[in-house]
Parts: sequence; C-alpha cells; structure tokens
Amino acid sequence: MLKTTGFVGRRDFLKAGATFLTASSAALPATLTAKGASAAPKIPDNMLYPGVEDEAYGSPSPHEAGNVRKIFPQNEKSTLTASFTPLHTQKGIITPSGLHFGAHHSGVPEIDPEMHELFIHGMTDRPLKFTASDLMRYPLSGGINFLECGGNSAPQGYYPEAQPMPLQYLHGLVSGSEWIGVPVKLLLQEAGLNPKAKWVIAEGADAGFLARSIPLQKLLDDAIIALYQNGERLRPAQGYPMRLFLPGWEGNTSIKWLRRLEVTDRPAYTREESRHYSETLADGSIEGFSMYMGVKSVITHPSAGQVLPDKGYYQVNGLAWSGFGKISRVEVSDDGGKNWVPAELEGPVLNKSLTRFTLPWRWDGSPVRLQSRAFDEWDNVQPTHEAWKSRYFEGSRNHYNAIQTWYIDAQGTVSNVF
Ligand SMILES: Nc1nc2c(c(=O)[nH]1)N[C@H]1C(S)=C(S)[C@@H](COP(=O)(O)O)O[C@H]1N2
Ligand SMILES: [Mo]
Repeated sequence: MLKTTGFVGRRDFLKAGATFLTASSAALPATLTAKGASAAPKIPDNMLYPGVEDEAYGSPSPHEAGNVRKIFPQNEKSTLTASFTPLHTQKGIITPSGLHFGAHHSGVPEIDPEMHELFIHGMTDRPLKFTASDLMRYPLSGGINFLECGGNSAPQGYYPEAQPMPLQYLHGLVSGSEWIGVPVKLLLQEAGLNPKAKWVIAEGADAGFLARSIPLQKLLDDAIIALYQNGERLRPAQGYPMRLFLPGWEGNTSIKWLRRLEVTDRPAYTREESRHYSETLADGSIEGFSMYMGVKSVITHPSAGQVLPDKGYYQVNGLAWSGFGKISRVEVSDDGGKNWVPAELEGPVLNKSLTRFTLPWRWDGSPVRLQSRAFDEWDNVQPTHEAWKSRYFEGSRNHYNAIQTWYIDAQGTVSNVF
C-alpha cells in the first residue's frame, strides 16, 4: 500500500478499524466521538405531540433551503440562462429533479401537452406525428444517465488564471437522472427509412428554433424521446412534454421541447453546431460534431467553497462519468499528481452515468493539492490542465475535462488552482 500520502486504503482502513479512528479521534468532531452517550437521550418536544399533515407534493426540509441551484440570468446581450447544480451537496448518482442543471438558450417555453406534436418527416416512407399521449402507448425504456453541457467547466478552459469560484459554478452543468421514454429507433422504423438516410435534424419548440444534426446511427442505438425524469413527467425546464435524450453526448444535442425530426442525407450546419458548439484546435482548425463527452471526475468533498475545520480524518468523495461507457477506476492524489491511490467506486457503476468514488484520508494540516483522475472502460483518461490547453486554441471553453486541482491551505480553505 502506497503510504507517501495521507490516503488510507480501504483494506487498511477496515483492518485498522477502531485503532485508526481512536488514533485520530483527537481530530474527529465531537459528534463522531459520541461524548456523553452513556446517558439515555432526553425526550425532545417533537415526541410529545403528533406532527403536521404531509403535503400533496413533498418538498425539502425548510432547513435545507440553501440547497439550491445558482442561476446565471439572462442579460441585455443574451437570452441564455444557465442554472448550476449544487454538486457539493449531492450524495448519489441521481440529482433531484428540482436541482437538475438547466441551459436554456431562449428561456423555458410554456407548452400545452395536448397542443404539442412531434413530426417525423424527410427521407422516410411516410411522415408521422405524435402527441405525448400517443408516445405513451409505445414500450418505454431508458436508464440512469448523466447529462452534461458542452460548456460545463468553461471557466477552466477559457481564463488564463484559475478563477476563485466554488465547485457549483465551476462544474455544476452536469447532473444525473433516470430518463424514460420511447426508443427513437421504434419511431424511425415505423416511418420507414430511405436507405440513403444518414442524418436527422432535431428541432425544439422554443423561440430560438434550437436545432442539431444527429448522425442516424446514434438514434438507432440508444436515443430516446424522453417523457419521464426520475419517475415523473419531465419538468418544463427539462423539455416538457418531450425531449430527445442522447446518453453520453454533448448536452446541447438532447433537444428539449422536441417538435421535429427531419431525416436527411447530410447535416444542416445549424447555428448551434457551427457557431456555438464547435471547437477551435491549437492549429486553428475547427473540430465540429464533437458529440461525446469525455471521461471526467471531480472531488465534491472537499471542494472549492468549503473549509476543513481541522486537520485529521476526512472521507474524500466525488463523482466520475464518461460519455463513452462505464467508469473503470478513479485515482486520487494529495501531492499534486506525483502519487496516485485507487479510490473505491461506490454504488452502481452504470453505463454513461455519474459514478461515486470515495477514499478515507488524513489531512496533516499542511497545504496540499488534491486531485482525482478517472478512467473509463475504453481506457480513456482525463488529461492534465496543461495537456487539455495544448490541444485547443487560446480561449477555447467547450469540452473541458481536465484533472481538477483543489488547493487546501494551512487554514483548511479549499480553492481552485491549475
Ligand atoms: N430546444 C432546446 N433544447 C435544448 C436547449 C435549448 O435551449 N433549447 N439547451 C441545450 C443545452 S445547451 C443543454 S446543455 C441541454 C440542457 O438540458 P437541461 O436544461 O435539461 O439540463 O439541453 C439542450 N437542449
Ligand atoms: Mo449546453
């Protein structure tokens, strides 16, 4: 077991058991050392009277009112709004629907589900149209997947200096949900595909006519017209009554409020794929149709915006994901990437899904550089910040997936550094 750093391997942790905890108990918060637990607990007031009635649609405890998204509002130059998921509070691979990140180029349209129709037309044997209730009659399928904006973590790629931002602003344009809907393949088969068809133009019913060209193959593979998110109908901001959902692909291609799938033999080069979501490489050439979201991870605790109250024992944990498939392993370092220790993958490790990782760690109180790097089942690995920068032209910001470094100073303040 590598012991140059403060990480405690899972096996060592279990073997040492109580010894480890006692040895470090000086650094444990009072609640963990169970001081005064020998006396029976006092009966609190809330046990003396029955509580209040439940609500028809449940809501979080008022004591958790601070657990909200941060909104980047529309301004005089742009109708884009973005809302950032509080990743630092999320424990688990599913983001509560009310905390799912949002990216809306022209606001959230108000749509009556009875009036909204999806048209499938173009190079098909017959055109088709569906309301959401028509789609409900098909067999539904889907899975637990992440959704990430191509512009997530943009400040890291864009600015020459690391910005003093919390985790939520730096990386909060990714979330996890269970998405359920109709496989697009079923609908395309029913429409009958012209053998020369290669692309499908997907268009949303918002004021910006947001549209993307999608290779037909993806739609025949694992794409769905999502109707449900986390067990209930989509929220308006997530595309109610129906959205395209493309597991693992750039968030922008999962067209919300989907109204049209036009089957063609060539891409349309829409605004979103020529201007907004194409990348300029270091040599000045343009990389278009960069659909897959790369392998990525971030330590969510400790993370920028947090302060470690004291030296001693902490459970380092975070989230990893890859648009190509399953996460195979995550390694962590507390010496700026000289030594790497394997973290434990916790809970289900699913295809194109957020995946939890964790490792016990003892902080000795000296300044450290804490990092994680994820690998996926295809052996893709996260690049360093420098390697990422050298691939792209100055000022690029999309598809940033480099290793995140959190600097913890002697006071325990965690901040973003390169
Ligand atoms: N019609 C339409 N679809 C859209 C968008 C939009 O503004 N309009 N935003 C896109 C972008 S940039 C992203 S990252 C995802 C965000 O989905 P979410 O808001 O459900 O998180 O939806 C995509 N689909
Ligand atoms: Mo996006």
